[in-house]
Amino acid sequence: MTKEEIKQELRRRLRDNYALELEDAGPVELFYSLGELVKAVSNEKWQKTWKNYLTEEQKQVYYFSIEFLPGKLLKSNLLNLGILEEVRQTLADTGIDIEELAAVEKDMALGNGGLGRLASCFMDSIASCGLPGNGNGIRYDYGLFKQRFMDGYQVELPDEWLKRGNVWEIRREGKACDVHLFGNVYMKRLANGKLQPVGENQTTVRAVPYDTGMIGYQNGIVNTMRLWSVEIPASEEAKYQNLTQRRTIEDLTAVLYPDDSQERGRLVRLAQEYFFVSAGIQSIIRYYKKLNLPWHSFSEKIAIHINDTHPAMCVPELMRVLMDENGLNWEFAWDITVKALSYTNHTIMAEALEKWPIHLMKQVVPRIYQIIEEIDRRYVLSMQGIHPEDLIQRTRLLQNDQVYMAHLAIIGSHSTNGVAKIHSDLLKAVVLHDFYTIYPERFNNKTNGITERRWMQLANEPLSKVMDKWIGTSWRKNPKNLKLLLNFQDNEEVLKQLRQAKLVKKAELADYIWETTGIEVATDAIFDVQIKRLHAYKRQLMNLLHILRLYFQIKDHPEIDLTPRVFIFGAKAAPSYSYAKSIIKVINETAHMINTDSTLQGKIKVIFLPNYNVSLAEKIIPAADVSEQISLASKEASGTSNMKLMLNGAITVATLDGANVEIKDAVGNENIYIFGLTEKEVYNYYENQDYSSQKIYEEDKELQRILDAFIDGTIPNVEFEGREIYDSLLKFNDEYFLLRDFRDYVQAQERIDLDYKNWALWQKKSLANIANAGAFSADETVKAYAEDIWQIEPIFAHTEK
Ligand code: 26V
Repeated sequence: MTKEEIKQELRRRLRDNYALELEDAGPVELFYSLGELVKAVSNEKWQKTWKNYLTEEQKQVYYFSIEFLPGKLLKSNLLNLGILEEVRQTLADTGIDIEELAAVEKDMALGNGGLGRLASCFMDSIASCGLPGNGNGIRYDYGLFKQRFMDGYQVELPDEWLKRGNVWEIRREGKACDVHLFGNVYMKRLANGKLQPVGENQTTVRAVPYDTGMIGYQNGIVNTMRLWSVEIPASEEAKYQNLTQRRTIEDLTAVLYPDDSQERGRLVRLAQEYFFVSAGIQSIIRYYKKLNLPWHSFSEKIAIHINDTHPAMCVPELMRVLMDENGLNWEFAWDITVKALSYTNHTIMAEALEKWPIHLMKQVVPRIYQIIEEIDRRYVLSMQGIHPEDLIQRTRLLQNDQVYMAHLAIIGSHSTNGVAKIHSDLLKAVVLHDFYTIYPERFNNKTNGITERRWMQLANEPLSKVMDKWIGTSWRKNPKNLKLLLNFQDNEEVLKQLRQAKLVKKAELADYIWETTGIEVATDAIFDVQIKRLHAYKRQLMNLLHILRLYFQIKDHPEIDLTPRVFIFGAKAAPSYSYAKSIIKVINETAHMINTDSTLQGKIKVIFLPNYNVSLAEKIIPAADVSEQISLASKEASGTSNMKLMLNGAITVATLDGANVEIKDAVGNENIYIFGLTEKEVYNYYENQDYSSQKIYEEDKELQRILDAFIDGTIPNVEFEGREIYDSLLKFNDEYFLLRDFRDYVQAQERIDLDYKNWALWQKKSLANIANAGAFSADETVKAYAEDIWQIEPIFAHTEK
């Protein structure tokens, strides 16, 4: 599209929809008109893409995820359509800043953190690699809660993202289907002697899909992300005459559960899981029937991916549809199911592994529970005589009156993968070791990845321009070419320009910090960033212990030569996770204490930015100098902010956990600050049970002073929270070994302080990080899934530009 055409189209839409001239339109009208224009451009490609998949009978993958976290889509869509610059220019010609109208869009925040954001990076990469893939999830009316701080406490507010409507989605009523919940199921014998399940007293709800185009990067491909919303079916209207009754149905897709342990046992969450699984499977079956192929070809045309265990009911639901609705026998249906399905595990945290009480399953999804019982029965039977009885009992689906969802996903699929090398190895060796002995061939690793289109091209234009200038633009299409930057490691001009690009983004973030918190930060300070969900195992608290150490150092020696540092946090705590909320409170109180103490001469500042989300990440990441990846070794499955920060030239201070291990291998020891216990040492402590935080405390005077600060009034207003944290570290023996890793962490931080003083040395490390980040492109990750697990191939696509 030319600039003139863009302008004309925009004018027409503003007139038709708002009775406005371009010159008189505000950011809101401009955003919605531009959004519609973008949708019109991409719809043409979308239609061609799906028609093409259909006529070519391309094998497609369906990525089932209870969370998707795309953030804002306007600029990403413009970039991928190849018209971002034209649109920016056109608007600029009329005196409009594209950033101003892009800010109107609400973040689509239908996810909690890493898992949902990964699903969205994958959607971008699948389309950009020309792979036939679809997302399947839930269209929550309210996404993840909005976070505010009041007196340093986290307060949660509803996320009303749909208030002004969503330009990107298309409601497809014609593709709606019914989902049955609750009631009873009994088996009726038919005339031919076969048993047929019959439901009674069931609740039938309507699942209505809203489709969003997932636009590939300048390749003409547009895939589909389908999100389901619940409605009362027309035939059932009479049953729901009062509002309260209607609410119980409508509540089904009302809110995203913020991940915490409380959701277990929540009936609505279980109903959500079945709702999007059933609707998704039905829509796949409808598509497959259009192809007019025999059932035994199913897995040659369809791959279904289970993103964590939340969609694990894909196993019994596909069985149900094949048997109950299409007359296949158990063995045939089972063969199809296992071949079509695959599963990714995203955590080794025992508390996070999903289990559902049997009584709840019987109540909410009675037919699914029957099938689960039968899978369990047949599994046990098939393993007897092959494997020892205790192993069979440990791996079966039903134990302790619960359904183990990971067991269901592993037994009912042909592939189980972890999300980083160390994580996949731990699954095999420890967490899922029993299953590994039974199905060794099913286990594999797929290290996570990120889309550098959003996390570099869009989020960091100054850096992108430096890249273009020195290594050309090929990295934009092929992120692996970032490697070319290594040729300029000793080129002072390049190092200077990289530094300048970082400075621009730091200044922008400093402005944002000033606007939102009223605190001034210096851009020549180290911007030290920890951004992720707040969780004890991620050890934000250890970061705080280090900050307190610096605080006391400056207090004792005001003349000390420290490189000024701004510690930046972004983190939401699950509303019911009170320990995590206490940590937020204590960080906020410490921040206030430090930021208002002029005797510190601004040497350190602590900024906790509220409401961390995708858009805020896009502001923080390009401005970061130091990336905090300090989880207790073995606990963080992969992490993905580590990759985004590295891509933007931040240098990582890290434990050997998750993808940090692979980042270290990619950049080399000299370009990362590794510290702390290894995963083996952590497991040794578990085995020998000889860890004593008390002992470390007693032998370390400085640590005593730091910990005492939580309870002796040094940190103000934390009487309750300070004590809770103090006790967790001493009385309850420091579950995540903060005290054990503290000294080593401090040393790593001292090296950072020193190295940063030598800007050329630092910038060289930074360059090595940028150059090696291509290894963590989600494009590479999804290509590996496509080849090893899904067996799907890229469609021939003409390159547009
Ligand atoms: C959830 C919970 C909830 C209950 C309390 C403990 C706990 C611990 C962890 C989780 C996370 C569950 C799944 C998840 O989001 N995993 C994340 O997936 C990312 C993408 O693969 C990965 O980068 C993160 O390391 C991993 O934590």
